[in-house]
Amino acid sequence: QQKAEDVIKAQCEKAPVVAELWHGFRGGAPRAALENLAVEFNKMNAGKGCVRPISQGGYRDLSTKIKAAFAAGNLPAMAQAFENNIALYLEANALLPLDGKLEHLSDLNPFFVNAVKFDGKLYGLPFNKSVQILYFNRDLLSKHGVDVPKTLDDFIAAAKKISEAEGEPVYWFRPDTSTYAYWFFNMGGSYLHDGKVVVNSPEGVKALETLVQGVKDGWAKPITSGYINQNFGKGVYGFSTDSSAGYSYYLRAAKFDLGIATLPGTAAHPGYGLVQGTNLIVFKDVDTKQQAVAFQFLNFVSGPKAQALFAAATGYVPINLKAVDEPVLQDHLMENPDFQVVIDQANYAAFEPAIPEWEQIRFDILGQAITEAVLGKATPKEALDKAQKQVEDLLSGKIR
Ligand code: FGO
Repeated sequence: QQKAEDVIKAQCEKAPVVAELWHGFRGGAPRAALENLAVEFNKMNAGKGCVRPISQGGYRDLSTKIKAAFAAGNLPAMAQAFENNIALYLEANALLPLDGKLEHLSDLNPFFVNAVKFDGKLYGLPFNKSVQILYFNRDLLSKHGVDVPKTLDDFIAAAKKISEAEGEPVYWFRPDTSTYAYWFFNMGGSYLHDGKVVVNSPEGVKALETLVQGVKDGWAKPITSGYINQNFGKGVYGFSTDSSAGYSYYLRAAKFDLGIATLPGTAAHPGYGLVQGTNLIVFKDVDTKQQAVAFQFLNFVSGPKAQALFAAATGYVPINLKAVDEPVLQDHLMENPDFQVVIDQANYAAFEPAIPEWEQIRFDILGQAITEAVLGKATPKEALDKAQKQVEDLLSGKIR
């Protein structure tokens, strides 16, 4: 069987119009599922135009390359973008509004659609949107007679109990802004206070202290290199709070019975998970023929069938609310009832701020502070106070 990438190359060589789609998938199921959608679209659209997905590395490489393309004038027709990336690209007036162009709009999950509206206009198609979920080692929980935790307190107690018995920490986490967001949101934190970005709120300090204390108390293990699924086998894994888009990777890497559940929250409802993954955007400054192909592609990938296939293959949330009625997703749910968790968790999810500077803040400022505190180089309060100062300097234009 030919590689999807080669099939696409051949399809595009014959096409009168080629619309590039720059993305941040390095490989695995997400990239394969995207390429499969492009192959299908290009077949349907043969003789008219084709879409060529091009991997730009990871998500941050992607936004770096897009910013460079603004200057170089070689933008693709389409790209993936986080909500904050959209806010940044809008400062350069680089995006085409999608209002009136999306035929499935009324079937799309409004929670994700609202997040790509800026000044009342729609600038993205939610495409590969994920939510954090609880991953766990079912074998290990059974061994210790521990139930899947429902509340934050249950969660910490379960992690402590199993870690003590095993003699090593079983809650694995990447000391980054994504993991931190889970604890922060569920301790009542929010980043925006009267329009001001606040990263050193009492809830923020408490969330970071919980992780730091978890490491000291021996129930939480920072994973400082690679994804959690890439570290399986290096110690006893019990739990993680991670993107649903990791599901295919986790399943493939786990040598144990992998379970997923909605996040621990309160007795009344699941915890809130961070929304990640991206939207598809269309650039303004490209050939209108390419833009026309791009709009057709957006309509193809947001249809119920395409969303059902994409979600089942990856663990991304089906964005089209009718996807669950599709036979592919029905069959997938019969074979793997756990997938319902992803759909349920999408009702308990929260975004980071969609401000142009957020990507820089989440990685270079807040992410740094979280790593420093977890590695014991600063106390949580010191690290977050320093981060707050950096955020203020950045937003007031003192640093870039
Ligand atoms: C990733 C990143 C952002 C922003 C969040 C932002 C930029 C986070 C987090 C930093 O599509 P998601 O849910 O999941 C990714 C998907 C495709 O690569 O699969 C996940 N994956 C991949 C390989 C693997 O072995 N295991 C695995 O789980 C992968 O995480 O996006 C989540 C991870 C991060 O990239 O380190 O979104 N993120 N907000 N990135 N640039 N800007 O504002």
